[in-house]
Order: sequence, then structure tokens, then C-alpha cells
Amino acid sequence: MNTTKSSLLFDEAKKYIPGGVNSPVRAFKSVGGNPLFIQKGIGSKIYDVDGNEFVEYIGSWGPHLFGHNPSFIKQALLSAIENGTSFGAPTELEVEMAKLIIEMVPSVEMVRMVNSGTEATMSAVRAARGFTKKDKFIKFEGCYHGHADHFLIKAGSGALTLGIPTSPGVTKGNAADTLVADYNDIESVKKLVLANKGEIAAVIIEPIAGNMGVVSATTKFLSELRTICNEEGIVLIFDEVMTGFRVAKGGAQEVLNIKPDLSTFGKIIGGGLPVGAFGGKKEIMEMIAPAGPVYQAGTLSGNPLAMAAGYAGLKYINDNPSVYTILEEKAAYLADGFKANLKMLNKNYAMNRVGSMMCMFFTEQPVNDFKSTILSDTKLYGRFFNEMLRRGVYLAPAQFEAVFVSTAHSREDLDKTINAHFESLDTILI
Ligand code: KE4
Repeated sequence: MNTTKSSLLFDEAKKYIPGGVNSPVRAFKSVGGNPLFIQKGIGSKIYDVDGNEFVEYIGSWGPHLFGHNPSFIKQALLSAIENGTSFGAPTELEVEMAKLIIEMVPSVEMVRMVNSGTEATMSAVRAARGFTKKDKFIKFEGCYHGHADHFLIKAGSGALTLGIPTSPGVTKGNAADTLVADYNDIESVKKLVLANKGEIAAVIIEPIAGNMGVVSATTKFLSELRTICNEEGIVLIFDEVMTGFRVAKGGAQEVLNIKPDLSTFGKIIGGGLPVGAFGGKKEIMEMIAPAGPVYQAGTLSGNPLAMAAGYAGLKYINDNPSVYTILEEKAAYLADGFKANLKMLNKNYAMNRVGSMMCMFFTEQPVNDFKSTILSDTKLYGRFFNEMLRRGVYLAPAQFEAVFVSTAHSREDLDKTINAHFESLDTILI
């Protein structure tokens, strides 16, 4: 596979951009080799600057539920741009977008648009602190909520992949209000609540974690968490930046049937443009300026282009809920193919899947929390990733991420991936 142009571009990029990339996980650091510079994406395929074609499963880390550049999102953007790009003033589409999110996610009574998942989660925690007048909050080891200082404590995704769970630059003061519990372990939550009685504003959790690979919280754990939050006056925040509109129309909270007080969104609601959102109970959201005293703002929040792309995607989902049946069929077919391969290779690697997001771990133990996920052999994952790349399949360049199946992945794409999966494992497991 010729990757000359990508290598030259990467050498140049490293002179001007930290690590040559604008987000760490793109740098292929944990899988080895150099990142590929992408020229374009169409449907289930991406093409790099050397002309290589890949069936890809990153989907821009989640936004592309319908594959790259679906016509209805592209058309929405082309017509929106005729009116300009951004006004810094309210527009009708922002109202329609808020109404649609509220219609699709019953726990959301009010919503504020922002420009990234990080902005959504940091704003949700601030809203909870303003509402409860308490400072501390609980997160879970292995969950990633973006790069705001107080989240970079035992985080997931890139922070985990790069082995820097607690980042330099995060002050002791900031970290002091962040309490870290163990995912799917209600006793660890109870201990923190007891030790910090009356001081905890919020619990934030990925109800289906996608940043330590894919690991779902159990409904038992979440319902016990819900009860504790009710009893203690703690705001329960579901970080659905990845799972929102991914695993179901109503997100993970629909699949797991637990109602949070606040939810955060991103990725799919932007259709590939920078968008995040946080929303939930009216009494909490009305704390947000200018309705209330909790300040939160953003120059490009709700901007017309991002709203056009995001609204087109959400409206398509709302009008075609069969999207999730299609995604389930495709993802199940892929997972079954992987499982058949593992059987033939006499390997019992853990595989977790919820709808169209899944992860295969290089450990034969079940993976249901952070402690089990880090048993994965990340070096072997790196070799697997590169073998798949050589065979024209582009997976996440890190073990602690998710594979995203889109409606654009054809049976041919899936068969190609299943064959490449067998050959790649057969090659590295000799
Ligand atoms: P952004 O600030 O990157 O838009 O969103 C942060 C975020 C918050 N919450 C969850 C559950 C998330 O998954 C994310 C971001 N996801 C990672 C992928 N694992 C982004 C990829 C990257 O950092 O480049």
C-alpha cells in the first residue's frame, strides 16, 4: 500500500501542529505507523491522499450514522450556505432543532446547543453545580467526557490510549472536586456518597461506554444509581455524546429504560459539523443564562450550517425509525462473522456490541468494566489494526474505541471486513 503522500504530509504537519494532528487519537500512536491523510469520504468508504480506498468504521468517531456525505445532509448544507454561514443571532432552525431533540428524547424538556461534546458535558456539570449549589461530582474510571480539566481524571478514549489518565495541566484544585467511581460497581458509588455527604452535585456517566471500548452499564447498576441520586439530591447526567441517536432514536436511555436529569449530545446531532448539546429537566436548564445565573455561551452555538446538517439527520431518523432495524441487521451480521472467525481460530476474544457500535477486545476474559478492558493486549490490537488496514479496512486506531456500522455499509463491505478479520487474525496469531 503506497502511503508516500500521507507520510510526507505527516512530516510537514508535525512542524506546525502538536503531534501533527488536531486530536491525539488520530496520530496512530497506539497502533504504530503514520496516520493516513484523508482526501474524501463517500458512503462507507474513505480515500486517502495516495488514492487508497478503505471500508471504514470510524465514521468520524460517531457522527456518520448514514455514512459519509449522505445526499439529504449535503443538500441541507448547500441550501443553508446560500443564506450565509453564521449570524450570531437566533434563527428559526435552532427552535426547530430544539423541538425535535425534545420530541425524540422524552427526558429532555429544554436544550442548549453548543459546539462540541466537551462543551456539552462541562456545561451540564456546571448547570448541576449551579442548581444544587454543591461542588463535587462523580465520574467513572474509563469514561471519557471530553477534555475539560475536571474530566481528565482517569479518563477513557485518547487519554486512556495514550496512558495519561490524569493529564498534566489539570490543577489539584480542579481534581479535588472530581470523585472517581468504578463502572458497574454501585458499592464504589455508595462509598463516595457516604464520604462526601451533601457535597455532590452530579454523577456523570456514559450509560453505554464507548471510550474504553464498548462496555454497557447494566440496568441494575443504573437503576441503583438513579435511586441514590433521587435520595441524595444528586443530578444524574447521561453523557450520550456518542450513544445519542446512535443506539436508538432516544439513545441509551431508551435502550436501558432509565431517565437521567440531564443528557449531553454531540456527533450525530451535527451530521459531521461541530455541534454538541445539553438538555434535560426544565428546572435545571432554566438556571442557564440568560434565563438564570449559570453562565454558558458560544459564538457559534446553534450556527445555521451545523443546525442544517444536524437537523437533516435527526429529521431523517425521526421520519424513518426503521434505520435502527437496518443498523441492527448490518451490525449483527458483522459481529456474527467475527464470532465465526474466532471459533475457527479457536480464540475467544471478548466482543461487546450495542446496536451499531461494537468492540473486539484482545482478551479472552469478559469485558464489563475498566479493570477488565485494560487486560486487552493493545500491542496485538496494533498489529491487527495494521493488518486490516493493509486489507483495505480502516478501524479505530486504538483498542479503547468503538467500531461504528452505518446504513451505508453494504453486504459486500461487511463480507470484505469479515474476510480481512479472519486473515488478519490468522496472520498475527501464528
Ligand atoms: P468532543 O469534545 O470530542 O466533541 O466530545 C467529547 C466526548 C464527550 N463524551 C463522549 C462520550 C465522547 O465519546 C466524546 C468524544 N469521543 C471521542 C472518541 N472516543 C472523540 C475522538 C477524539 O478525541 O478525537
